[in-house]
Amino acid sequence: MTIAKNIQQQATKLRDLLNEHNYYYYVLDEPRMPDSEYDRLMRELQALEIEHPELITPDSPTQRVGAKPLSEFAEVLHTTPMLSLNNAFDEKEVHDFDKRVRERLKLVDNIEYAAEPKLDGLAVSLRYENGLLVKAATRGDGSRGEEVTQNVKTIKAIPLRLCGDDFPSVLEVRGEVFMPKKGFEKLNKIQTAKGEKTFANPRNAAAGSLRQLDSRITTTRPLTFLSYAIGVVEPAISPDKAVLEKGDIREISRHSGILYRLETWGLPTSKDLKVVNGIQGCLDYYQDILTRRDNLPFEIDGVVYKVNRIEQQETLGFVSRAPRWAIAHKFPAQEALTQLLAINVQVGRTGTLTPVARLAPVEVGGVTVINATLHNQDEVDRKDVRVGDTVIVRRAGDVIPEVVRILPEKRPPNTQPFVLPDKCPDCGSDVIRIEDEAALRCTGGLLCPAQRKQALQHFASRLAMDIEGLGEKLVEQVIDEKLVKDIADIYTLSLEQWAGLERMGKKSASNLIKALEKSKSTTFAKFLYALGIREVGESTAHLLTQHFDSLEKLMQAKNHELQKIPDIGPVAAEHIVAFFRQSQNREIIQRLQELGIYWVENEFTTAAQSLEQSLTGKSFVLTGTLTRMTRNEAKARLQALGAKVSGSVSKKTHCVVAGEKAGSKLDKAQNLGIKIIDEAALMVLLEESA
Ligand code: D41
Repeated sequence: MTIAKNIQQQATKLRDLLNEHNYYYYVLDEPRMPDSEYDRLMRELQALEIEHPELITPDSPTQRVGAKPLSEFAEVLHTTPMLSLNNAFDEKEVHDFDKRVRERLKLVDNIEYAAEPKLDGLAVSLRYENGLLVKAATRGDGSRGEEVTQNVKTIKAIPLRLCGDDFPSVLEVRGEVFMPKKGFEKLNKIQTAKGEKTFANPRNAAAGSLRQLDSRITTTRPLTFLSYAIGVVEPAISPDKAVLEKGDIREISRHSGILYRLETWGLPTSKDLKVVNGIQGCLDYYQDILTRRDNLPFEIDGVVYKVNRIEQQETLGFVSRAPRWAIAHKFPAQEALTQLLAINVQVGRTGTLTPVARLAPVEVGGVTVINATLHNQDEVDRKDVRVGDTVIVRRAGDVIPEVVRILPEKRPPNTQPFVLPDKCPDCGSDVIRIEDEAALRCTGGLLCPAQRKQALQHFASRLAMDIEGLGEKLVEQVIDEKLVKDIADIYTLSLEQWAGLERMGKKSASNLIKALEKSKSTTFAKFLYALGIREVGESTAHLLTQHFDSLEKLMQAKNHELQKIPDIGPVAAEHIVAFFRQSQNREIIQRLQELGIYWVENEFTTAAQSLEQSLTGKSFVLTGTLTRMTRNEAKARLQALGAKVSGSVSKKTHCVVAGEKAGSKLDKAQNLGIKIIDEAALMVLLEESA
């Protein structure tokens, strides 16, 4: 063999390997190689290609960035137009859609629909010729778009060459380019650090990133892609030999079958696509996605229902550039315009000063909002928010509403920039800024009534000591009247003292005493959480109780011992050590125990028991084949119980579910000492947690 041939083979091998791992990562969502190894192979290929430029092929992963900046975008005519979607804003409009569909098809039976999330990015068309990505264009007005081939090539989720050997010689794939939430947040941080303009939302960030004349900028932006339709296809796609049974949703005569085929060629499709029965199936899907919306890694603004059978789609056709066979069911708006009436300063449990916007009441996504957080001084400055401004407020799920931006053109004359005070508005103590933190903090500690109130409220809350009836108003009174100085004092008040408070009678006072008594029997984890140690939320408290079988041992733990626990970083470790070092805190703990608070120590020793508690915030990884349910189903059920389900194992993973033939993820979990359960244990866990 000649040397040249040898080198060529080596380049081909590297390219294939890199493309293959790209597929595992982006299409299957199952990385099988560490990033560092991928980068190493990439550098090896780059080195080869620099030495032998004649070996470079257009589908080489090195060619994702390479072209010179453009002076303008070329226009692209879409041979088959990119249709738009009609919208439905409520259930009635969805029912009307279904009725129209059934009338036109002369069907009384339920229609088979494919339901998928509606991604909030921008639509593009990708043209593959003989398996090679040759052109990419934005949707534009549906007939003409802009050519963005170079930019699209920088998106690693988009294959430069299709896999397999049964793809049509011409294939146009339509889908959405978008930016996941995490990437968006990261990008805005980088923009801020560079003093550049931040993006208002992931959609704008995706559009701004794709429409760059210089693809070297696009390549730094965390864009990704999912396919949802096809355009021109020549010759027609032939049925998959592997899918023989009629009625299989992977059959090519169905929308779901087309997406399945795209996936076999290496194109990413939505993991949340579901084939449902009738319009009720669609509405159930809508509710399911709505509850999972905040846990999805990307923003969506609704769901899309499509008549699944292509034959029926063809009968239905389209009107004025929108198919009759599809509809977008939009979620309620998450943003609204209103007036900023005042800015108040709130002191949090740990003394953080938070500027809070008081707003003219406005409905956002079905809820009336009157307050919104402004986060901190940096954010106030960055957004230049002033009293009197017209602002856009945003409410996403359970998250506290926030002011996204102001409308400068609506600003009245004589407004003043807002500055946080340098003394605590509650106790007058000095306010300091901790290095590397955006937050300002009151130095009053538990001398500050605001901090005391919140500490007590947290102590009494449901997931902590669960003291029923001890609400905000009572907490305020006992602190303001100086009946209670620290959390332990709450157990020392007499029936008369309670009954003497505003809006309290003998009856409620006696109920409260009973609730206090009841709360004394608790668990180690709840007690730890109730103490309000910074960085120790519910799940961290659980973790700690799994590693320390008594409070005494935890109180003596050294920083480095704590950091050995997965998920506990240096910051949390330092807060824990500092908390138990303070004699004040140790005294309070001792008094609480003397007042009768107890728990059975070391009760969560087995894996199943400790996991049973609550899955909220716990991160799971599924690997291998499950036999009793699909992976998607397992994922959905875990998520419904509050767990996060991730594609790769890291130090942060709480538990790996290993099905049959589990591979590298299982090895990694074993190396990291992460809890591993099998499918049977997962079933038990799901049933017991539900
Ligand atoms: O996720 C989306 N944004 C999405 C957009 C989707 N899941 N499906 C879509 N399907 C279509 C048809 C039915 C016309 C093929 C779409 C869009 N269109 C679309 N996006 C922008 C304009 C139209």
